[in-house]
Amino acid sequence: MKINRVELREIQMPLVHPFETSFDKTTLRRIVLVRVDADGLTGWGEVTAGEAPLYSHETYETAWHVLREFLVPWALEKDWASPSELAARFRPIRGHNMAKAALENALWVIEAQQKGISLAKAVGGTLEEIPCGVSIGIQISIEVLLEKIAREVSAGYQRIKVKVKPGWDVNVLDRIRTEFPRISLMADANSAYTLADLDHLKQFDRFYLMMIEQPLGWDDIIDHARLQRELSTPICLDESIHSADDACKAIELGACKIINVKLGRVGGFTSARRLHEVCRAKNIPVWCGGMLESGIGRAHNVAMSSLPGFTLPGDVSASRRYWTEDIISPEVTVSARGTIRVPQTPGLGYEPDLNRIERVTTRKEQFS
Ligand code: OSB
Ligand code: MG
Repeated sequence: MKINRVELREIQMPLVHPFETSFDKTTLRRIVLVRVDADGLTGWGEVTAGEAPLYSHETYETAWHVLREFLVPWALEKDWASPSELAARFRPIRGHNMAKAALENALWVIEAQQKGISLAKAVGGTLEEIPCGVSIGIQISIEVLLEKIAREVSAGYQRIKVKVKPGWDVNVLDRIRTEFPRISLMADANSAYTLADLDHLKQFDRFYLMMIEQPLGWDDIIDHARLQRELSTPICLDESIHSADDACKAIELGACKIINVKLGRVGGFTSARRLHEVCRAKNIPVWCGGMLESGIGRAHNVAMSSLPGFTLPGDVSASRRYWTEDIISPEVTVSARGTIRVPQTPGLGYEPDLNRIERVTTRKEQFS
């Protein structure tokens, strides 16, 4: 694969509804897209970093810098035998996984086109339809949250994740369970607690949640292992896991029973596939997390979710929950059974809408 040209673009799109977590409230997404042209074909990738360094150290701006000064020039150096060879070239750079993933993942799309197979198949996917859940942010009142849950349940979504933080947790889960005793429910704390909250967190066990996601420190596995010994609710790690190695250590310590895999956080398809293999070998279920992606990142998530170890519903949901108009055609849609059909056509499986992308672009730069 000889890369002739790379284009970086920043796009800005307002979310249909603001998304509030324990660490931030997002209304406008600023997203860096990477377009790669190689061997007469085009592939797109998306940087899934946030606007501020609150979920991780990366932002769209740090990604722009690292791509522009390092990753893009390195990618233009030579002919790559595979996307994984490019991923290996990126390894000396410590961190910046979301920047790396955007460029590597674009190459997987090109490789899939060259082989005449779908992106899902190119990365090793087998499922033709993936189960979907939704992630619902913190709301202005419990009543508003209950209405939103009712809407998503009747739309068919297979599990509901709610964001929690101190002051918006046990009281909220208690009301949800009263109204919806039988739904598959989970909570994501995004590191809002510490071990000092142990007695408080033990109360979560009353709500027979599928899992509690990242209750403790964003870089911790030791305290999570201690907490897991005290909880019957399975712990799922998100922020703490950046590689297959991290997953091995967390599993060995007993820090989690489930792992949320995000392509950006782990640094691209090569790393995600390795992580998936490790978890499969150790019988740890994984599912695909979300980062409020545009259609490009969403399409990559659909492909990854088709790997056989992704047995739990992910946070990959319909485009219309985020955008008035997505940047791909068709948009990602979800069936009444709460599933997404995995595209079987060669490449990404969705067509990037170049006119729409141009309209929302706020800066661009090309390299060749
Ligand atoms: O912790 O999973 C998370 C969004 C931004 C940053 C972190 C997280 C999330 C979500 C939303 O939960 C998932 C989505 O709907 O894309
Ligand atoms: Mg999370």
